[in-house]
Amino acid sequence: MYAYGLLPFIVSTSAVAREIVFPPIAAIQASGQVPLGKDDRVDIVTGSQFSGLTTFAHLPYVNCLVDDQAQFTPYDIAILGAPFDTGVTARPGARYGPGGIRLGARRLQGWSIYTGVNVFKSWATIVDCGDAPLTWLDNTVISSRPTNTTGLGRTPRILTLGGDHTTTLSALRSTYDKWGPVSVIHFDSHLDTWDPEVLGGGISHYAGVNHGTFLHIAHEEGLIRNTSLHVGIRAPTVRRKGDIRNDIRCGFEIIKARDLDRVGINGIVEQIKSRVGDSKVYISVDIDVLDPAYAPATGTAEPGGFTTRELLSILDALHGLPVVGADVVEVAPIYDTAAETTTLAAARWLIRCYISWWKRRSMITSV
Ligand SMILES: [Mn+2]
Repeated sequence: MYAYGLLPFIVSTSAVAREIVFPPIAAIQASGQVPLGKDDRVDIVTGSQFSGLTTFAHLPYVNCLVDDQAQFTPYDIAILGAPFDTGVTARPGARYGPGGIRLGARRLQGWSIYTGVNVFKSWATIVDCGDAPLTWLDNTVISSRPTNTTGLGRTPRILTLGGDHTTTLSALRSTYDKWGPVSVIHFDSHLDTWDPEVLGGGISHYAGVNHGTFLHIAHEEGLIRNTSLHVGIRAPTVRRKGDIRNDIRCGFEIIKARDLDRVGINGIVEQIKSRVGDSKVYISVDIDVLDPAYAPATGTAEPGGFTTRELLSILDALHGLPVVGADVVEVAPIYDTAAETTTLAAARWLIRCYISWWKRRSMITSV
């Protein structure tokens, strides 16, 4: 009875239904995939954020660590992962940082609404070199392994994806080999100039090489200038006065997190620029410079930090500095939110670095 009663309705529906006409698949041709239209349209086929292997911002992959494969592929800027986290003093997990940051970089394309620059269409050839072959079992091995590539006749800039902050020591050794001592602009909630005798306990050389002592070691090795500075400091010191005295001795000035409330973005930028002067610069961003609300996925989170917008505004304003190397470190994706809060922020910061270099093409190509 029920089926019989429904039948007239089905019949009458069929009678008025229209055929759905699907458009031809315009973007696919026999010769391969091509953009949908002119350059000003979005390429939703080959430009998909989901296709291909996950390199940083879909940059081409070059195995920079094998001369045979790298020598015919010149590049200006290289992304290099440093999957290492045995130098941490709290939560581990930054060895997964490079992969996490690459996932956070899937949608990095286009022109900046603030600067008008599209770094992927600027002068620089940018590639992703994958991750460095590091051991995760010995802190002293990473610190003796150079991360730069030098066999191509010019010196590419390296953007390192950490890894814990110990990895910056090897990067500073590498930049020193090419450019001598650099000023370090160190965005962090912690000083990281702790004496290995204090943070490491003097137990062994191995214990003294960690993510809180690498800037002390860099100073002792003469890798950095005494025109360096920290930005965003707020973590407590271990010693009442000794840590600050040692920090000054290592060549650093301190901009505390709450200084932003007092002097604003412009005030901080002026202080940074006046401190480093004309010297060559290495920018190191420990993602814990951000407040844990904006970057929870890190090893030693400290409340009371910058917002993502504040950090990006400062970095944008640093364009024009002669940056010779940079990194973003201490990203431990396992602690991130499901919304990838931290890895998105880490990926954005790297774009800011490109802009700095883009403004200094003449300086870069002359060395
Ligand atoms: Mn740090």
